[in-house]
Amino acid sequence: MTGSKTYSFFLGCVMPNRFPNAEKSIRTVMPELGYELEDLQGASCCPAPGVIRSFNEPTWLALASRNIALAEMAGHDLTTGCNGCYGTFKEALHIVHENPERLKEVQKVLKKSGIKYKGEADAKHILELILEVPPEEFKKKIKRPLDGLKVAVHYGCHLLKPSKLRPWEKTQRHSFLDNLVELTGAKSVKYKDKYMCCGAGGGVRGSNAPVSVDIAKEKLDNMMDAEADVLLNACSFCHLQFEFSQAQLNKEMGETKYKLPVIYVTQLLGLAMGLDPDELGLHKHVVSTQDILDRILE
Ligand code: 9S8
Ligand code: 9S8
Ligand code: COM
Repeated sequence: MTGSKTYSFFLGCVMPNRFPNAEKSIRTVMPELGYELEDLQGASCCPAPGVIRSFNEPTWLALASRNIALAEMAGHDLTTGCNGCYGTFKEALHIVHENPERLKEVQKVLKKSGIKYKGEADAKHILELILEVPPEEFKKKIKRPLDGLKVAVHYGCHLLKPSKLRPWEKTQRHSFLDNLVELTGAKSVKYKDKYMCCGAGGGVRGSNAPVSVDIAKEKLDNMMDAEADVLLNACSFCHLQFEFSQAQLNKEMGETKYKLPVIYVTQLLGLAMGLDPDELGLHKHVVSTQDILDRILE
């Protein structure tokens, strides 16, 4: 299915339910970059790679394959804006591609629901699509350069690992997202432990909230030490973690120290492309984005 610019859009659970503003920014920006997103009808949870997979791997594989099969039947590759969903699909595809007997197993299960699965559709993070736009083309779209804005880029775990199943350069120090951010004129700041987890994934936020928020705090402190103006992410669950943890930390500490705006990648790109901040959902954040918007839009 290479060459097609139309993708089946897989939302996952967190984005439509908690952050429809980030979802809106994807829906606004991707067409501007030449991609058509077609909603994946009938999709379920991916299911989450660090949670459901740990409990019951065959069920995880069957459900993941079902979602990929829906895209396959729609005639498109699939795309998602969540690292966790991306991880699930990448890894599920790898398993059925490498093990014909696992593919057969899954086909048998899905057949009961009248679904034919070949394992042919690919799954891409929206970042992969964005990075397929040549930098010089992308630069032409920048109408509102974000000069002077200091951005702390958070990659998240499932975007990068396991690296042998990811398309990025094989390095421990990735820079593709930093480079993308810098095309907008903003500066991606260096900060300590940049490639560290946000603390939410793998069921940690659900099962041990204090540990989870403590990890988020460490990352936030490191970003603030680097004098970042905003935090940028490309994952629904990391987004949730940084939005909610800051509110929680302020409440626990009785102060307002944590107020680093949490911006989803297509929100920042859309701003730089001169799009309407409302269309990018930028007024609907847990941690206020007002100061930063005032600065950028003045
Ligand atoms: S779906 Fe259900 S829980 Fe979630 S957002 Fe992303 S990972 Fe896949
Ligand atoms: S980091 Fe570690 S496991 Fe994950 S991708 Fe999104 S949530 Fe935050
Ligand atoms: C995080 C997904 S993006 S999971 O919690 O590790 O499954």
